Amino acid sequence: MILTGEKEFYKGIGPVPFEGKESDNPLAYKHYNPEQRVMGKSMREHFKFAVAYWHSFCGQGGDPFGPGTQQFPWDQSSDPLQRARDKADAAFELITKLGFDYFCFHDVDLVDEAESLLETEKRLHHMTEYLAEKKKASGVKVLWGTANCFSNPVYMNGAATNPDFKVVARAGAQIKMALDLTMALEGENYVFWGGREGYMSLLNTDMGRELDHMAQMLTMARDYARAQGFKGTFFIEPKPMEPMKHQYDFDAATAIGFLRKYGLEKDFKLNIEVNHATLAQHSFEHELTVAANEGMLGSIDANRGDHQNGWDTDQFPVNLYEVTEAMLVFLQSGGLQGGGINFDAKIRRNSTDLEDIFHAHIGGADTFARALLTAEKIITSSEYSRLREERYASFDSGKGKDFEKGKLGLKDLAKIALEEGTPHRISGKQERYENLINQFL
Ligand code: XLS
Ligand code: NI
Ligand code: NI
Repeated sequence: MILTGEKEFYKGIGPVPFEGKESDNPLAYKHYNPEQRVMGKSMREHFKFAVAYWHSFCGQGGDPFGPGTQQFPWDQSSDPLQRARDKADAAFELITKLGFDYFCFHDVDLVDEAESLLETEKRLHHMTEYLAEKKKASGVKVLWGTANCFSNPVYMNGAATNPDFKVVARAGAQIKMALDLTMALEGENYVFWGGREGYMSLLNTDMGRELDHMAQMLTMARDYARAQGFKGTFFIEPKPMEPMKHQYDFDAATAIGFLRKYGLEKDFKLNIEVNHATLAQHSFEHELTVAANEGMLGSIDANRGDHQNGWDTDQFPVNLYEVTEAMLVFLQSGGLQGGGINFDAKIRRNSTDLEDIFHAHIGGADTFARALLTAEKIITSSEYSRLREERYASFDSGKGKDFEKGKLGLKDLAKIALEEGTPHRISGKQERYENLINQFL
């Protein structure tokens, strides 16, 4: 059901229909057919697509060289609460017209931050009631909430990892507030992205102590939320750098090691973002695989980077080859644990029409849908799975199996190697695998 507020913001745009790949209607899905079943689940259930509040309704296209270019009609009132309500109206209108079921937010995306934390909390309280009603009327849900502990200048030296305890306490207060807000809106998960949890210079930084503090904060947040009855999953969103020179949740492997060290691995999983993976010199599918191997593939922030430059450009996903490789991991690991696909992406600075945000999300959803269908075909009707299994067949019986079972020692290996002589070369067949994606697209 489409939910418009008093004013309709995206005038002239109705609900986005699925019209199939022959359609040339730019405001229709060509591949994302929510009810279509793929390997036992509908696309809607596989993806749980979410709109990111910050990019779609707050960010106005500003960059380090100039102010925002996008003028939002919901941003007109001089009263911050009225502005926030208009913004919420726009958000529910966009989400329901797209036919999505979810959104994600930071606390201060919902309403402008006030001078004091207390005043911000009052404003958020007001917005919680407003949003709860809109949720009820539309059926739209919260995939995850989070606290923005990186924009306010008070966090310039970090939040939970700040060397000043007063700032750490302030971050704790803000995280508590964001947790309360997420729970009040029945959020299914809660995210920690360590925006400024890292360092600009190691010369002035006690890294070990800061990491202990970060773990302490996560432990306190978990204990608080669980005591309030929160059943959802906490996600760490790894990113190697930006805004800090180095961020502690560098990549999936680093975050998993950290969670295990501090005994947080039962409550926390990972939220993998495409452009963060590439910033860490990994591929998206690499990060997904690392998380999936540990049973920690919780959620995805969908976007893409730019091959010519090295920052978090947060563009909408369009790369079918990249996303198909990701969907192979996704399907083979049984999908996401609790999370969904959040479009953590923004339209370009010179995309200034209100309808551009529709084109962006339609393109993103279609890219994931087409990639999912391609991955399904590769898995179910190509030689892909058999080829991969055969590559490891030498461990399925005999001495190879004994090795896997831990029945051999290094001396045994040496004896086997001497008996067997120099192994034959077995081709890795990379090009044959690579061609499968094009074949099934
Ligand atoms: C920034 C992050 C951020 C998180 C939420 O790079 O992607 O948007 O997803 O704080
Ligand atoms: Ni993100
Ligand atoms: Ni990001």
